[in-house]
This record gives sequence, structure tokens and C-alpha cells, in this order.
Amino acid sequence: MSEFAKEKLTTLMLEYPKPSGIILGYGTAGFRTRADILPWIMIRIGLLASLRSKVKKACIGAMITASHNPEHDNGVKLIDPYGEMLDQSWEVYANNLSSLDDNIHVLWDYLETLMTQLNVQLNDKSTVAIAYDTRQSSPLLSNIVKNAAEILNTNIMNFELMTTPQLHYTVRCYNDNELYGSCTEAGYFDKICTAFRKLIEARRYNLCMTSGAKPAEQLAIDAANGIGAQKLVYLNQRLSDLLTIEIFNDGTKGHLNEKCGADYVKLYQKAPDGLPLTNYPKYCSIDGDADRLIYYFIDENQRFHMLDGDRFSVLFASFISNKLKEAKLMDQVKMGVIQTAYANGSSTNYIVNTMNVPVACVPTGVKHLHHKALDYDIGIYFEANGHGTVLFSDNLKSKVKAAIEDQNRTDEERLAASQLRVFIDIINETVGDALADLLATEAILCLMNLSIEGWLHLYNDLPQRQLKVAIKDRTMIQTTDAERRCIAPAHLQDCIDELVSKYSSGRSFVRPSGTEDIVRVYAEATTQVDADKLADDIRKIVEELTK
Ligand code: 16G
Ligand code: MG
Repeated sequence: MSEFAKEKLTTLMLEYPKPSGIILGYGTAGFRTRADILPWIMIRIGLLASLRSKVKKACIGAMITASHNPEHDNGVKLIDPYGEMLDQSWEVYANNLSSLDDNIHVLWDYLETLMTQLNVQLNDKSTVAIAYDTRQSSPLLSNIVKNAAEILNTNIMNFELMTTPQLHYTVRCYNDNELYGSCTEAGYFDKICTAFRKLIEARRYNLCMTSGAKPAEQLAIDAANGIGAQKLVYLNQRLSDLLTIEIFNDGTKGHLNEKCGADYVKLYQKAPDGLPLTNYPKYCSIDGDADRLIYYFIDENQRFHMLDGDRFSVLFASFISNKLKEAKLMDQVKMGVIQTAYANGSSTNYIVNTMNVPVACVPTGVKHLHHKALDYDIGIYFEANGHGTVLFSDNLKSKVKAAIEDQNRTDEERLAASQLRVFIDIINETVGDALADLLATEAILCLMNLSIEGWLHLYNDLPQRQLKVAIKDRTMIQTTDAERRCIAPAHLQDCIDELVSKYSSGRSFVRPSGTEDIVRVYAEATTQVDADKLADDIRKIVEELTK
């Protein structure tokens, strides 16, 4: 390979050396840690993005963000050609690059070996699309990714400030010649806003005829002091006659994700700081990179109620199955909901037994849910934390199109099919997207004539408790069956089974965290007191058996 390229890489490595003793793995959220110790890894991820692009002959995305983590953290993750997360087989290369010594010859040798193995050349065409969140450290880190990728002759598209789902969408559009949508931020908003308007304008017109003009829906949103605040403004600009969004925690006063954002609200089950709980019928929180969404409201007794990812699964599945039934398409397609062990048992019960929709359970982490969702014509997935989306197969899309065009069908059938087609355009099929999910939720509530209280009362959650347990080595805990059962240490599962059997509707599991050096305990039961007690009993057993 070229000496010139090697020289440039040497300079870059000298400028951003790898701190000694650091071990950094490419996890579910890519590389993520304190921002000040990240620059060196950005060199390696830039090189990897470039190689991936050469191999796939397509644009690869690099998103700089640490999502819901505090401002002092940052991270990077790669996006594959169709807007999905980096293929798992490449995480190995990411980890290999990360673990190499900080020596140009070692790194260069590895690159040459990898390029031979992957059958690509330095001059092969490559394109990397970069975007970042609002963290102070983001511009510098993205610039290092750019400089590193350019060493391998890569064309860079820098989209600067974007939400994570916007970059996923953009990469997809670029690679499929804009069949999915136009490859710009304006294209993204055009697609989701036009679909939203189409879907609810007709419905609002009908309502207006029967019960008078309806004012725009009002929503107060906590934007976690992150990138979402800047982007929500566009929804306001385009949809203000249908939706009035008041944006709080917009980054002008508070700190990113500090006592606010979807993760905070979900974890502490309370409203964030910086958002006055007055006068608004509905509230939402998104996270620092706008790929998670949580709804909540205050009832007339001043009680706080939260609607999380499980609730989105139920709402989306209800709406879609209604439309499939109305369009007489239900028998021709396979629909399923994908959850993790964290899904509240009541939601699973409601989806399976009341809605008659099958549920699959997979290990924690978006990539597992997304992958499983591909098995269905309509795969609806949400993590309880509010991250999720819906995937629609080509088969489903062509059946819907045929139904719309079929003159032998009734008007009602064709209307339902066209509503489904428009709904698909609101959804960001590449990844969970707080903005798209918000519009989809508002559209469904309007079309189903459902209030937020009505949505909440579809079923009652079982009380639950989650605990973090610090143990000396979290790898001692090993799980199976989508993390619902432990296989190590010995006897732990027997003890869990025995404790759980003492509680009505009891359920509990233990798993090592993928993002923190702790073990997580989950418990649910018929009362909060029982759920708390069960969780605490399990904690003691975990501590005892891992001493
Ligand atoms: C990451 C995952 C998220 C998962 C969480 C679990 C992605 C993009 N994010 O944030 O899906 O719920 O990790 O964290 O995959 P834990 O292993 O610490 O419980
Ligand atoms: Mg996020």
C-alpha cells in the first residue's frame, strides 16, 4: 500500500495516541466511553468504515453519540448499507483493531492482511456518511473519523448534527438510489410529515363534520437537552395545524441527559426536571440521540402514568391488525411482536391472548430484536426502554399495493389498505426513531379515537422492580433462553425458581449488563410490595452465590 498513506496514518496516530492499558470493546452501542479517552479509537473506526464500504460497494454510516449517557461520554457506531446496525461478523474486526498496540507497523500490517483477506484495494471506491449529536466532544471525534477514512481514499459525506435514526435513514436512501426516500434531512421530514398529514387529515375532517372543528393535538416534549430539540422544531414548522409541540429541555439551559430524557423517566418512573407538569394532556421524553421515546401523563388525582416500549408494541400491533382485518389481508401475512425479557408480563399476555398475535422473546439489545423482526411480514419490536420500530416485508408491501388497486374490493377494504401504505411511510424501518414513532403514535391515537388514558387502560401492568447488583465478576452469571434462565453459577436458577413460586404472578431473571460492570435483577409480581421483596430476595441469592 502507499507510503504516503502510511505516513499520514503515522501522523494521525501520533496526534491521538492510545492511552496505555485501555481495553475497549465494540458492544451493542458500538464503542462508548469517556470522550477524552476516545480519539485514538476514532482513527481505527474510520479505517474500518472505509474497508466496510469498499467491501459492500456502498456507503457506510458512522454516528458519533453516546445516546442517553452523560455529556462527558461519547461513542461511535457504524451503520450498514441498508441502514441497519453493523453486521455482527464485523464486530470482530472492530475489536481486533481496538486491541492492537499503538504502533504504526502493527496497525499497518493488520490493515494489509485484512485488505487481502477481504479482497479490497486502497484505491477501491468507498463512501462514509458521518453525523454527530450535540456533545461538545463530537465535532473533534467526527473529524478524526473523517481524517482516518480519507487516508484509505474514502469520500466523506458530513451531515454534522443529526439524530441517530436520521443517519440510519440517510444511509439507506443513499444506497438504494433514493427509493426509500430522498437522501437529505428535508427528504426525511417530507416523508414522515407528508404521511402523517395524509393519514390524519381525512380522519380529522370526518370528526369535524360530526363534532365540530378539532384543535391541534397538544404535546409537551422533554428533549433531554440533546439533538432532538433542534429537529423537533421541523415537526412544528410543518405540522403546527395538526400538532402543537412545546419543546422543553432544549439544550439552552440544562445539561444533556441530566435528570431528563427517556432513560431517566423510564428508570425512575417520574417526570424529568425542566418540564412543568401543567396544562398538557400528554408528555413525552426522548433521549440524547432521539432514538427512544416514552409517553406519560398526569391523571386528575395528580398521579403519574408512563407508557413505555411495551405500550407502543400493543398500540402499533392493535392498529396494524385492525387495518389488516379491514383490508381482508390478515390471512395472507405473518405478523409478530418481538420483546425481551424486560417486557411486562401483562403486555405479553395481552398481545398473545387478547390480540392473538404471536410474541417472540430475544436477548436484550436492539440488534437481536431487529434481526428477529425480519422473520415476519410485519415485525413489531420495542424494548421496554422505548426503542423500537416496525419492519414490513416486500411481500406485505406488494399485497397492500395490490389491495389498493383491486377494483373488486370494497371501498372499506381499499381505504384500510391505503391507510396501511401511508402508515408504512411514517415508520423509520431502519432503526427505532423517536420522531417517527411519535408521529406514528399520534396518528394511531387519532385514527383509533383513543385518548392517552384509553391507551393506558388497554391492560394493567404488573408491578415490577429492577435492581443493579455489583459483584466481583459479572461473567460468572451466564444465561440461556433469551436471558430468562441462568445456567451459571450452579443452583442459582433453582433458587430463583423456588423464590418465584412463592409469589402470585411472580417472574424474575438475572443477567449481566452489557453496558455497565454490574448484574441486573428483574422481578414482577401482583403487588409492588411483592415485586420489591422478590427482587431483593433474588439480589441476596446472587450476592451469596457469586462471593
Ligand atoms: C444498549 C442497547 C439497548 C439495550 C441496552 C441494555 C443498542 C443500540 N442499545 O443501550 O438496546 O437495551 O444496551 O443495557 O443496542 P444493559 O446490557 O446494560 O442492560
Ligand atoms: Mg439513544
